[in-house]
Amino acid sequence: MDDTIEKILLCVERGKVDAASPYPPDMKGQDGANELAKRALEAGASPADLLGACDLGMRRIGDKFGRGEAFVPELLMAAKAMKAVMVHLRPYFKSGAVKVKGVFVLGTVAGDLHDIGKNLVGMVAEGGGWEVVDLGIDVKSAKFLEAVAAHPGCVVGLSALLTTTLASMEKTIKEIKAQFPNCPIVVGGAPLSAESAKAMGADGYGADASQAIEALAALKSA
Ligand code: B1M
Repeated sequence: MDDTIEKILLCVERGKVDAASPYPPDMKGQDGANELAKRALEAGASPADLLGACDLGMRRIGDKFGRGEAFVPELLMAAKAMKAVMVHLRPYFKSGAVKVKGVFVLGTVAGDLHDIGKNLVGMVAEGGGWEVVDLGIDVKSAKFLEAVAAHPGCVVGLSALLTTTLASMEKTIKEIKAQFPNCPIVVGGAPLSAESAKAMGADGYGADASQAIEALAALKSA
């Protein structure tokens, strides 16, 4: 792995946002995710490599958290560092193309505050020609229903990162389908699989952002 990409991975894992950030103390004064991402892209690094590094950094801090070796504030700093990288990646995903493919109403389901994966899916969808209506995090079914009513013909995207919020994902799917039986729904997030997505009534599933966009395209043309 290229040296700068490896440093970005470390910044995400350790939660080093930028050069001005005093956290973590042993990296004080060093460049952070912000400066390194900017420099790497200017030097011609591939956005996919940066994303891969972020993903691995997140997985490492998540695994530490799972083993009781890291705590919520460290997860928050890692998320902040990854968001600093995403600011630089955004222009690569957002093309200036007219949004013609349709409206994609996207949100993280009720009770769930994780938004990095959802934001990534939104960015890639925008780059792929979709108009994204991002409802944010902790989105109750009622808010999804309002958005579907306001955007006839839209596709809905639901994200969940916690096993405990899969129940609210299922509830949201049921409520949308009850009022809008023809509204296609794509779901994704770490605790899901294609099988569990189908079992809860979703029409499409994406293991990652690019699969989510493939699922969107398939549903739109179905
Ligand atoms: Co949380 N957290 N977290 N967390 N957190 C996890 C998910 C966890 C696996 C960590 C662990 O224990 N190893 C664990 C969940 C365990 C479980 O339920 N199975 C966990 C926990 C337990 C918690 C808390 C309960 C901790 C606590 O308070 N005790 C708490 C819950 C808060 C809540 O939501 N109510 C909590 C809080 C947080 C922070 C707020 C501190 C922070 C989130 C900040 C933010 O998002 N702004 C955080 C973080 C950062 C993580 C980890 C470390 C990283 C998540 C992430 O951003 N990954 C995570 C561990 C891990 O995933 N390794 C963890 C990077 C991102 C690009 O990937 O989100 O998976 P991901 O998205 C992917 C795919 O899943 C997919 O595409 C994306 C791109 O490839 N995808 C979709 C996602 N949505 C999609 C939608 C689609 C299609 C594809 O279609 C619509």
